[in-house]
Amino acid sequence: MNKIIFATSNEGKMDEIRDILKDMNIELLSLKDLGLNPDINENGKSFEENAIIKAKAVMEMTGEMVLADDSGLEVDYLDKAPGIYSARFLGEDTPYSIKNQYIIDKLKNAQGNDRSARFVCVVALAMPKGDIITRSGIIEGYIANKISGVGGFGYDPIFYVPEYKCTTAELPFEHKNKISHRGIALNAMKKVLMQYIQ
Ligand code: ITT
Repeated sequence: MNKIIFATSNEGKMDEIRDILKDMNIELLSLKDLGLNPDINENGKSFEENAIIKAKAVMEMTGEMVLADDSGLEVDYLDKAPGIYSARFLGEDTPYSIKNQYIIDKLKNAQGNDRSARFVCVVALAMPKGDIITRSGIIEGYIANKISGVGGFGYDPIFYVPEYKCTTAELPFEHKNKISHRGIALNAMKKVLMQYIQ
C-alpha cells in the first residue's frame, strides 16, 4: 500500500483529511504519527506558496510522497484578512473564542452582503522525484452575527453558510467535509493521486 504523509500539525484539519481520504487505498500518516514536529517557515505570499513550502519541506525530510494543506478565512469587510495569516491572527495561541468574537465585533456595522467571507484551501502534493501539484477549493459564506456551534475547529463557529442556514460548526462532520474548501481541494487531489498510486 502506498504511504502518504500529510504535513500538518493541526489535529482539526487532520481529522477532516482522514475522513475525506478514507476511500483511498493509501496508508495516511500525520506528522504526529511519525513523531515529527518540524519548524517550517511559512513565508509564502499566498495559500499556494505556503502549501508548497510545507509539502516540499517534509518531502525533503522524509523522502516520501507528501501532501500539505494551507487554508484560511478571507473576510471581505476586513480586506480579506486574516487570509494566509488565519492561524497567526491575534497570536497563534489565542483561543478561537477570542479571535471569533473579535471578527464579529469588527463587523458590527456591516450588514447583508458586506459580511461576505470565504474559506480557501490549497492542497499541495510533493513527489520524491520533485514534481509538485496543487489543487484548491473555496466555500463562500458570511460572517455570522454570533458564535454558534461546537463542531469543526478554528473559525467554523462564525462561518455561516446560507444554503444550510447554519455555521460550519453546526454542520455534521461528514457534511462539512463534503462541501468545504478542504473537501473540494482534496477530492480534486484524489484524481491526481490515483495516477501515482498502485
Ligand atoms: P498546519 O500548517 O500545521 O497545517 P495551521 O493551522 O497552522 O496547521 P494553516 O497555516 O493552513 O494551518 O492555517 C489554517 C488556519 O485557517 C487554521 O488554523 C484556522 O484558523 C483557519 N481554517 C482553515 N480551515 C478551516 C476550517 O475548515 N474551519 C475553520 N477554520 C479554518
